[in-house]
Amino acid sequence: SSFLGPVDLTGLDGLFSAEEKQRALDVRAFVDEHIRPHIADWYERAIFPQEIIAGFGRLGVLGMHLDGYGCPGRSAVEYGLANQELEAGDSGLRTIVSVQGSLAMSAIHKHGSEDQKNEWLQKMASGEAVGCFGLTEPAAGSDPAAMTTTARQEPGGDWVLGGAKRWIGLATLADVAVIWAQTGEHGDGRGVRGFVVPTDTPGFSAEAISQKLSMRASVQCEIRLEDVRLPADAILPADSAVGLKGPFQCLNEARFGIIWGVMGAARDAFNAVLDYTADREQFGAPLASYQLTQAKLADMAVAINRGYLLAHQIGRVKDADAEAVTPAMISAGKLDNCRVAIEIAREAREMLGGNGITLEHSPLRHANNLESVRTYEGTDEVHQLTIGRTLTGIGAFTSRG
Ligand code: TGC
Repeated sequence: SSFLGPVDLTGLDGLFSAEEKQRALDVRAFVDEHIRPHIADWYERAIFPQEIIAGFGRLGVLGMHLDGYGCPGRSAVEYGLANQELEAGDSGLRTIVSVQGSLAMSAIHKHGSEDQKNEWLQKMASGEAVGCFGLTEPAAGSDPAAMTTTARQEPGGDWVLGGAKRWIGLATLADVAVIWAQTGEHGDGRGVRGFVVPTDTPGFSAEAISQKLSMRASVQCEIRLEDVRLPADAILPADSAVGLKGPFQCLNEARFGIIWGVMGAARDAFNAVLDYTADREQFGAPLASYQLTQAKLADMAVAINRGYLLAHQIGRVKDADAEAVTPAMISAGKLDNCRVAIEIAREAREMLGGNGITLEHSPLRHANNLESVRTYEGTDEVHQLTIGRTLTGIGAFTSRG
């Protein structure tokens, strides 16, 4: 039998080593013990269980695929498998791991100074310190080059940051924020630089966004930066972080995790409906005995297998040579696996009938969460246009080309 359960029609189990599968099963055991029994209640009451961050630290999934500085140093495939197990629990809790590890920690790991790495990474890997990543703004979502947050350097060397960020996971709980701002160095997106901002710096404030219909068990926030004064060495100094390619390299890591994560949500929705249709009788027979049910189950299972194969392919390429992972490759995985996962979660809800609208069953919760996952880290359109630019050589993001 496959570690992925009945959905594994194509020998997916054989693609992974015993060690990789064991790590995934360790994460699943954590999800079964610490997330599944509580998630409906957290989701209903919009509670983010803050103590889970330390649990994730002990589990070794924070900055899981980063090396050195107290980070676990696991492979991309192991990181991907961990994401799909976490997201089988809840996308909102998987996103915490992405924000901390793929965004905040990876920004410091890729672009930070030795001092910044030594100060933050070990504490963040253990969950002792929490990080967030401020790129998106109220008026700059798909187009981060339009950001208006500024960083001005004073003659003495200090930086002064001003502006606002929105949709920032973990910001109200964070000890440190990686904030991207226009320095005006080159004009357009090339003047964007990153700053490591301790959140107790005067002028930094964050407020959680309320009334969400998605990701209710996690926290996304608005950040305000009012004359936030930082020392000269708060900037991420690496050449790799000059311009928007700095944050975009971090988004690649988060998007990679999402390619895997959403297949976990899809698998969980599929399992829920497979069990339900076996038990639920209508017109004198289990729903599973009807051809229309089986046709839907078959299409869902085939789509999930395709999604895992795509995630696995990109994961193996990344482990063989991280440089070989192109933006178009990441976009192909993020685009397709998100839209497949949300279709499966919605179909599963429909197959549960009226019972599918409560939190007793996972599919509608997954579908609602996936509304966010499909939109953040690049909408369908951003990924289609990234692939379109690769295929044609013509950028079509704006009407100006
Ligand atoms: P463009 O001219 O394409 O690129 C600017 C520079 O960046 C380089 N680059 C990349 N580098 C690495 N990986 C990628 N995927 C890259 N894409 C582009 C590019 O080579 C160039 O480098 P250089 O050396 O020439 O300066 O930039 P553009 O402004 O035309 O952007 C195009 C577009 C639409 C693809 C990009 O803006 C985009 O991906 N938009 C979507 C933004 C997005 O995903 N936002 C989500 C942010 S996550 C967040 O803030 C909070 S959500 C998580 C949470 O906290 O809960």
